[in-house]
Amino acid sequence: MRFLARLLSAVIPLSLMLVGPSEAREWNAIKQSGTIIAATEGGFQPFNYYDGPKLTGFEVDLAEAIAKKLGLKLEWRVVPFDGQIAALKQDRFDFAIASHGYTAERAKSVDFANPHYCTGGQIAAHKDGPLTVAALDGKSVGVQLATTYADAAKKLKGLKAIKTYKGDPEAFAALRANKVDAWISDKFTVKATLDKNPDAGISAGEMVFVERVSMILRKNNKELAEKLNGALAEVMKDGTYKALSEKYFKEDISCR
Ligand code: LYS
Repeated sequence: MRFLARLLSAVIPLSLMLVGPSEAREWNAIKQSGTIIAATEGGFQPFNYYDGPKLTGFEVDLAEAIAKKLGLKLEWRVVPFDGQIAALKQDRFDFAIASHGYTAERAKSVDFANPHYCTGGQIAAHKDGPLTVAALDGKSVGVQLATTYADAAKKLKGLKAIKTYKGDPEAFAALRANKVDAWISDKFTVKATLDKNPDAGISAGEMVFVERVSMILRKNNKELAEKLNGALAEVMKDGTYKALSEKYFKEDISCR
């Protein structure tokens, strides 16, 4: 009996630690704590990425501005993109700002805030490679796992293969190394990547689809959704959004 009690007292706290604390909280709990917890990927330039040890990017700065409007400190969780929706459903953070495009499939399990930018998926390939949808016939495409680029690739007819990668840096590296004929990613990420790698001999090609990108949060967390949308509207109105957009893209990328 005593052995069993000792065993249980050793095992229970350990299992609680493994599960981790519940952190997708109601607005009142967030406000009381003074800190909001946001997740991002940290591998998607120029939206959320590392500059040396520093997490930065348009979405990182935008979330900081939103938290400031809400009078809260912001704490980051860096989570792989393909695990974020599951982690949100497990209450590991309050919201994610990681370039989630709206899809009906995702909307079954999480809520979307109002869009913070509009964009689209674009083909990139070697200069003499398949730069249009038509030219992709019989070719292989590299995409990041669990993204709308992967969804778009699945809809293309006649592809030889779709190869999935953990992140866009890996998909781009595969294209550079000729492991795939083309890469589909966000048009701004393609531009930032090509600007940083001018000698790679890779060009941006045709757009494949367009999408609206939003923060995601736990389903039916209504007051938090209102607060995030309200703060986003405020930073859009007071010029903060425009300044950040100009800084990273030299244009205003809001949905208009
Ligand atoms: N916008 C794409 C999507 O919604 C990609 C987001 C993040 C990619 N690192 O799936």
